Amino acid sequence: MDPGKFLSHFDYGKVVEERPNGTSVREYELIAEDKEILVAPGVYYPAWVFNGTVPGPTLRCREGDLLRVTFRNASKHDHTIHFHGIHPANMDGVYEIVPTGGSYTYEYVAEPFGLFLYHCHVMPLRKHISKGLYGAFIVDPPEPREAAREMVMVMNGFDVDFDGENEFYTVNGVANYYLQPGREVKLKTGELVRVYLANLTEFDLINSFHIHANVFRLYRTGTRLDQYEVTDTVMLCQGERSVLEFSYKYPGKYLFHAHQSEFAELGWSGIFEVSAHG
Ligand SMILES: [Cu+2]
Repeated sequence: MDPGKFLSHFDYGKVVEERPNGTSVREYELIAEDKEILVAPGVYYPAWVFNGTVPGPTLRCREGDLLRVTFRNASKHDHTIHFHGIHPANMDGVYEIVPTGGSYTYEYVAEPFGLFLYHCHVMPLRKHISKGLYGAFIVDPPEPREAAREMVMVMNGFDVDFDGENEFYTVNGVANYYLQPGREVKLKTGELVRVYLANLTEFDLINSFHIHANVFRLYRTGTRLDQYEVTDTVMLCQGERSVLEFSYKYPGKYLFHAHQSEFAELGWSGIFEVSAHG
């Protein structure tokens, strides 16, 4: 897992057809596997992963695109992919359980635009989610949002001693990654930044994002283009998402972290390192 690359990597799938109405047919492949992953210095976790990482890849498309997501189950356990958003019942990834060695293709038109999720929906759900089978799913509006420096932040936790509580909290899979020298998130003053923020933390009801020395415009779930409020902290329930926009006025190093102090100290902290533009 390289949270540095993951931050701004969006999987647009393979465009196999451009349709007359301006939308595309996109094909994606997600493979579930059992894999040990590094979640904090020296700490490995026996995860269940989509395409090798926790979180899985950030899938991205535009409203109205026809998606064809082929899921292959190379894990020793049954799994599915449940997408959030509008789609037919048999594309909902609940009852069509995919056994070891099996596959299933989810095909539907992506709507509405906004920030969604995908995750396994096999019971017991909290086990299949806490083991790592989830990712963010961005459906762009027909008219793109304003150009910005875009990044995804998936908040999660890891129960490394299997006691039903998280010992580590992260954004994008590795505790305190963006806090380490050389791994800060580099920004420029005046640059518009857009964060796609999703909460996939299991066991704890809520998680949160707090920005230092700044405020952000909040677009809840990203399903509307008018801002909901201007704030410096947002709290998200399990599975909830928001789109955040901000820019830094002054150069310097600024913390961002969960505003639950416990989570911040157990790995959910990072630094925006802002340099003067021009
Ligand atoms: Cu599963």
